[in-house]
Amino acid sequence: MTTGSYEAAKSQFADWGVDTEATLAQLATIPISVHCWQGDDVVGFEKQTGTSGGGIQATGNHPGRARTPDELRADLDFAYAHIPGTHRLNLHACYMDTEETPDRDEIEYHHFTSWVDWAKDLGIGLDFNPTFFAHAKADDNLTLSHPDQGIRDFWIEHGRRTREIAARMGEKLGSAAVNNIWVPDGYKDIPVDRLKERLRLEASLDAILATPFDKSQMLDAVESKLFGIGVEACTIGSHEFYLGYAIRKGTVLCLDMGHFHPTENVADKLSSVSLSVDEILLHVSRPMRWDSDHVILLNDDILAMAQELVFGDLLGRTHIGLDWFDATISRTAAWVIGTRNMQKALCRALLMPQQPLKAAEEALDFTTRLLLTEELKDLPFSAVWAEFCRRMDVPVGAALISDLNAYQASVASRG
Ligand code: RNT
Ligand code: ZN
Repeated sequence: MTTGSYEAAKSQFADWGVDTEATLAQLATIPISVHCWQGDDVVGFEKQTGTSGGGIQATGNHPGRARTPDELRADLDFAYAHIPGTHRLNLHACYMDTEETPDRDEIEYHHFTSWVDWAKDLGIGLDFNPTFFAHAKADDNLTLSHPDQGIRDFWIEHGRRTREIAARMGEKLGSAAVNNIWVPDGYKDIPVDRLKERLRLEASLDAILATPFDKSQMLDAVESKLFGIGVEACTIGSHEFYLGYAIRKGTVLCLDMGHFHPTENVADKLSSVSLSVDEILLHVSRPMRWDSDHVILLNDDILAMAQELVFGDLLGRTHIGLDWFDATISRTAAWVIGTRNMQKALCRALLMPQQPLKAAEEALDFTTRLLLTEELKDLPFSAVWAEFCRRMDVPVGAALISDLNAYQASVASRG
């Protein structure tokens, strides 16, 4: 039984020519790839390594960090049960689940089968990432572009293996796994031969990507960055580097919202890059002064991102992934709040009457365009979102808060 407020909202949107039932149906088909690393502060489950490094850092010491794959899966089960719809898990290679101690160049599919079994039971897809940080061979903040051939070869082998593992995950789950390459490579201070480094990164990527895979099983993505802590002067894998690389090699291009200058509008990039690459991967995030990876809010940046995806008809070729890690609040709440915000932004974008907005713009009637964008902010989006949650059997408001608090209390005693 629908609620009165939903029925009222439905008719209000209908007045604008918007079908809320179509919105609800479409929203249910948009998977978000939830990042495993929010659950444990990007530590992972290798037996021999320590902190993340590579210029990325989770800050905070809130109780409840998942210490084992079972704890992380339990936390994810809880999070998914509070996020409407069916989603995906974005797994990093350092989250292997095994009693063995393979080095990064020795990882195999069987080190990840528990994740695949779990995903199959839940009915979700997996995405994957090689882990080029938190390792002795990455301590110089150079991996695929390292001057030492032996170090490059080590990381090339790691990258190759992740593609094989991702392809098997995709095959087993019947849904292509996006395997996203991000390397921390860069310099704290000003280099004198940027080209040499970039040539080495390109050659290493070519070696990793040499074997073709069926796109129904695995998709290669590459992720650029502007700078990281300790890598202030130069990032080898810059935006221009990877934009060109993705176009020339036909890979997916990953745009992380924290990987640009703080005043750049990352949403504005979607339409442009969509002309040159077939598919886009997003790392939706919230940088604050730097790539700080705060939990995303339902703010203008996220709304703009969702609106570009919807108005530009890009949902069919964009993989929506998330990338933040806040250790100062409940980690499960951080997943639930942020993922729901991405969905809320998509819900709002889908509910926007595109026709009158686009018509005003085409007619150069910028007054009407502005009037519309501002008047439309008063539409009852929240009633449609609440209806979506009701149909998907997940709580909103006070019930959501009480579930999140109860779960956090249940994990707070973890050491
Ligand atoms: C780092 C990149 C990268 C990582 C994850 C853990 O700046 O954003 O995507 O956050 O691989
Ligand atoms: Zn990222």
